[in-house]
Amino acid sequence: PQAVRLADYRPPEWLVDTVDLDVALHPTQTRVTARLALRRNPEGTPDAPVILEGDGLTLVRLALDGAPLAGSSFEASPERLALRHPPSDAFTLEIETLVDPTANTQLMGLYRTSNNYCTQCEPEGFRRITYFPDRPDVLAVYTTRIEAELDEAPVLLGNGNLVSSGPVLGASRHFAVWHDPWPKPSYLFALVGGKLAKVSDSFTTASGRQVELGIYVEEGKEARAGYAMDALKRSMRWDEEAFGREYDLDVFNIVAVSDFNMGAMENKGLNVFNDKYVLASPQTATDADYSGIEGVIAHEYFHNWTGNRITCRDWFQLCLKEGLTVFRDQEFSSDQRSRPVKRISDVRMLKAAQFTEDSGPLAHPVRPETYREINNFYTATVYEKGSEVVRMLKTLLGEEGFRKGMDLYFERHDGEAATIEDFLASFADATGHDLSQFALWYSQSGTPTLEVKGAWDEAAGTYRLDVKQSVPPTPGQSEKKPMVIPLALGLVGPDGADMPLMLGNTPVERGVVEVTQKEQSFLFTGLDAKPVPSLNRGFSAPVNLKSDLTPEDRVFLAAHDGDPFNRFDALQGLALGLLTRAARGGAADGEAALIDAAGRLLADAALDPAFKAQALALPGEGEIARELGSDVDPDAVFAVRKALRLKLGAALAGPLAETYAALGTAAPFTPDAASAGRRALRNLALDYLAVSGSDEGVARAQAQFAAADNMTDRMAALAVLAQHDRPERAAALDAFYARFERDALVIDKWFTLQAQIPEAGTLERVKALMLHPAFSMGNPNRVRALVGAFAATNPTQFNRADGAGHAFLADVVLSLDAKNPQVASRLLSAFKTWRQLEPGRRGHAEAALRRVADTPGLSPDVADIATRSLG
Ligand code: B3K
Ligand code: ZN
Repeated sequence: PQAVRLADYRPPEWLVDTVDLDVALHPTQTRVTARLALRRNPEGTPDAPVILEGDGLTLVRLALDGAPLAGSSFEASPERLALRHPPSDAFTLEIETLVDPTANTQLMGLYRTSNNYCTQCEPEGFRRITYFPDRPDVLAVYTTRIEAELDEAPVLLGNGNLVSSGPVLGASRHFAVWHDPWPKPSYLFALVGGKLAKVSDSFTTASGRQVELGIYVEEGKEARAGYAMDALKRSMRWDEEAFGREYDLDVFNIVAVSDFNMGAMENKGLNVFNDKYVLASPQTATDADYSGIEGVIAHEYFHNWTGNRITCRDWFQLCLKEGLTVFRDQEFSSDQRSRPVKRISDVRMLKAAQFTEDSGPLAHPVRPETYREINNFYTATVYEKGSEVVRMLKTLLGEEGFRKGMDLYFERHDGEAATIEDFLASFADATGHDLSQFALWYSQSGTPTLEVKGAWDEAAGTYRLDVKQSVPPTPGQSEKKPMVIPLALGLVGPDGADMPLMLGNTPVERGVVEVTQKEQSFLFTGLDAKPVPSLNRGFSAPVNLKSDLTPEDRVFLAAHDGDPFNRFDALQGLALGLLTRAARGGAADGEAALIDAAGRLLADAALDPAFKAQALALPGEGEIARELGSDVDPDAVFAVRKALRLKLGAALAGPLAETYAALGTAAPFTPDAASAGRRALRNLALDYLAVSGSDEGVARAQAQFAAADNMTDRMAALAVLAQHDRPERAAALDAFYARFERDALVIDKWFTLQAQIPEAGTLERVKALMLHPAFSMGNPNRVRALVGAFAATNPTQFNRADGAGHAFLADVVLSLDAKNPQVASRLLSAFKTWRQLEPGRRGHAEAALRRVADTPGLSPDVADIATRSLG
């Protein structure tokens, strides 16, 4: 397909004021009648034809202002409906199409899942239901009448409020009419029909509006929706308190489905969710699942204001809703849980997914300027870096300035389709800040590097920081301009307390200096001793920080930094330094210091267990590989990391065993953050104590596996057992399967764990599991759990030296592409780091990518990823 360019944006020629849909559900022949009230856009071209998008549609009938249209007055194909000579002004177009939801394996548009009907329209799925100007800047008021067999689909749901429902006379059918008063783009349309159980609750908004809440799940799963409902009510309250945003309809419904391409979808008043992000019970969900549910429920709910009430002008502006909404859900979780621990886990994710993306062939700006397939831009860069940009804005403007800017944004653009320029202008106008240089965060791709050197002047009592920034070249962008980098910092004195932070005679506001030039110096004054700088506190800017901190400085910061993030980061930096030196074949010096620092952290009774668990987990193989940058041998990376884990496990065996014993509890499972943190630390201890594969370590894991009363502890024990090629592993895997075989979401964990085993037999195991009755290529969760986990989280086996892992992924992508291109292209993006591999593996990766790229008949999704990966 042709590349679409931001620079080519033109307003729509025709607007749609209202959409009246009549959908008669049928497994293979669903009849859709759409009545569109069309009107010329006063800002459009005079005499412009009406051109509506379609995707695989069959047109049955067309009428203009009630009169059937003759074949000569329009052109229809599955991809488009054009009226070359439409009336000069407003008119109504009635379009009847037939769609086959059963044949829809792409899961885009109207499809079936577990015999229910549901839709997914973002970004371009509405055109698979009816012909429409399917772009986010066409906002219309929708009324949807849904009709179905009563036995087949007793539940009928649409956007907005229920207007009427009842039997259809003289038949076994019934109907429901839903009306959504808020104008919205077509991508927010949704309907659901099926046999579903409802969990009900209600919420009273700050201004007293009563909202009926419903979560619809498969019958029998009602008890597992309680946590999601609780998270929803907390999200609704939080948005009122933190952003002054109230819900705006009489009902809010969530439907959990088992076949879904991504996590969830924020359709107005009718969110559709991957059931993985709704269903939880202590026996089936881990702490990570609980926090994932809380975060995704919040995220989709927050879209009601950031995405729905204010939407995007075009898909280039995707980060306008996604980056901002991720920021909002991260803030929500920080307020509900531990802020430092949330920040640490978000940054870990950012580095693993986004920094990696930003340093490879798929790098793109937070707001891309061109795309061939928009589905490939729901990326870590748009989401996670997009959130970091909003966070930086808040850091620069302060709490109050940020809130003023957000308020102005809502005030100005409610009901509109907006741009990043609109967003930034709201902050600039509300606070008087010039954000023109800051805007580069949206247009320049690549992770900036910030080099920082310190100089202490004993006589003057000053400390100078010399800062140099650079942004590496990325696809399509060879030259970069300096960015605005909010650098939060502190100067830590010998006693471990922060010293005054003064530039000349001025205290540094909120502890943040603004780096805006290529090279810049900051002279801090009034110091009575040499400080250790604590830089980029709270990870205030998403940059690669290269400082001249010595290992001793890091040990000091790990023990004393007043910023918990940097306490964590000091230890990580120490570990990363020695791991990369060792992976390059150098001496792993500094181990003693690391072990010492880790031991002290573990012993510090004042620290939150969740924080300790994060700080004591070594940087992942992916992070080590990224730090190495080129000629990576994943086996060597694995080996040095394992060696360090062994040393830590052995050196700290005593305190780890005490920690394990002390954190054991007979209290029943609760998913709160404090309890989860204790489990996280205890399970980290379990893992370190078993790294060596000692009988004692394995027996401890086996005992925990057998006795666990919750999935977190059971799964953690199984993960430990899975690392060791001993008979206990097979026994535990079989027992786990037998216990949970009827629970697909739990069996996904069983698939994933096996796909992650860092042993030579894993590829064969994965291939065999693809033939297992519980596996299905048609279900995205299964494919991601097995093949996705293998490619994305098992670096040694995916990147096998003989190329078999790469060839396998290419085969799966090619066989899946015809069925579900979005899931296929997502899998293929596991090759995003192929260029950093050593030459042999790099050759295999390139060959696999070429084989995919050269296959005729690829979907645009897979073709785009293959081409850009090779580019
Ligand atoms: N907006 C949806 C993502 C749609 C992805 C389409 N390929 C979920 C979310 O970000 O909230
Ligand atoms: Zn979103």
